[in-house]
Amino acid sequence: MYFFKPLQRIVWVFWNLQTHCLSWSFPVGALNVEFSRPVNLEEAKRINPEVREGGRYAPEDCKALQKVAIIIPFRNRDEHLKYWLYYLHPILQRQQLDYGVYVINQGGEETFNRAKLLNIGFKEALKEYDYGCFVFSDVDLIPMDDRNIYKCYSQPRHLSVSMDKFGFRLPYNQYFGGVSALSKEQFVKINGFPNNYWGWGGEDDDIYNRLYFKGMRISRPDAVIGKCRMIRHSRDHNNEPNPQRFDRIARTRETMNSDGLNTLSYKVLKTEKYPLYTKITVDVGSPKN
Ligand SMILES: [Mn+2]
Repeated sequence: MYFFKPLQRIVWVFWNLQTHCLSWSFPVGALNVEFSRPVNLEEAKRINPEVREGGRYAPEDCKALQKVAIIIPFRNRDEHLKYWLYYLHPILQRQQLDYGVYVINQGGEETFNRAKLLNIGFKEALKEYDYGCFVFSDVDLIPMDDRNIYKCYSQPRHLSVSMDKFGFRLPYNQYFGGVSALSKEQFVKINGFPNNYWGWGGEDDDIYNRLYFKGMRISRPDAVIGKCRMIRHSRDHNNEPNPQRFDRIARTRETMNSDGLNTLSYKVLKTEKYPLYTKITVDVGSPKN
């Protein structure tokens, strides 16, 4: 890049001006993430005046490289969501993404179904805007370095590679939980995520298997840039470990074509537009139907 001939250099600069964002706000690197200091939504709103209703943002003076929908599976975690919004909005703006934040809230008292909520988020976000990239994030995970770009790559991206909870390393090589990013094409190629993992655990391994069986490999940031912090919490009510998970993970290859985006059914109960996010409350059904 530094040895470009003059003409090539001019072409390169011109191309950048046309397609990239040139602004004074660049990722800064390591960040302070601290959960002992309480945050509130009013403050988060005040420090993010450029975020539009529903949690939408696009850089003003240029065209962002990617349109990213951030999908957060959710139930009764308002305290964690506050931290997420407070920390993530400034980061995502520095990363110059054209993005929207979608909190997919599971209504009712049925056992939690994380992967199905993510499928629903994919579908609902696409009804609003022409997103090409989907970042699936747990509500309690905050990146500690803003060079960990919340965008899509030529291979599915795992972003939460270095969690404090696991001593800042991967718990195992195939781990794909926490925060991940798939392009629209990558997501469709694997028929989305499984709909039948009720309760805690296993759905992230099923997703990994789907990607693997379709010939894709996981892309990751390094262990420094990939550092992130999880808000400590006790196990949620109605999200007990799923006893069927080991059995299901072993059969992904047979089930992935008949369970996923092509069999997704749900009902939207309510859509709420808040200043920093869109909240979609859904009925995901139950394990019996
Ligand atoms: Mn957690």
